[in-house]
Amino acid sequence: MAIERTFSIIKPDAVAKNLVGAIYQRFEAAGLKVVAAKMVHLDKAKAEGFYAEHSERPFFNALVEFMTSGPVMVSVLEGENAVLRHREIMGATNPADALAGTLRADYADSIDENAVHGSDAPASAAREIAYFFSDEELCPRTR
Ligand code: RTP
Ligand code: MG
Repeated sequence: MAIERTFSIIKPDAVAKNLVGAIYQRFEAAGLKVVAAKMVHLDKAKAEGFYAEHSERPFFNALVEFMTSGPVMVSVLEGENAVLRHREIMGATNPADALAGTLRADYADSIDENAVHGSDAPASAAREIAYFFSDEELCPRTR
């Protein structure tokens, strides 16, 4: 399995609960390396663009409102099978369905405020990374 990159967001609820370090600890313990990271407060247009695929869904406005309600940590994580690995660490979208020991089981309050985002496929990872980071902001990890 080749080294892969994925895109991660620690959402406003988890940032507000001071869980940034705890969540990065899970990623690093699982062998995912941080190759870029920054805190940003999304505006409406940036959040709408990010979740454009959900624009016709009934929860879209609430999702955008939540994602703009406070700062988030956006990161690029690198490792073997990183997209799937990261999804496993996050757990199911609805924390009620998330396996014990996953981030959403441990830290999310609801399907609307569910602590983390992770790319769902390598193609979306590439698109989402480029939506937030320039190539110069990505730091190759040689060790
Ligand atoms: P994400 O994109 O945030 O990583 O979450 P996901 O892949 O697990 O879920 P997705 O289907 O992409 O949905 C994006 C976000 O929209 C909210 N959502 N609400 N009320 C609902 O039925 C519902 N469904 C989705 C969630 O906050 C989800 O993370
Ligand atoms: Mg998704």
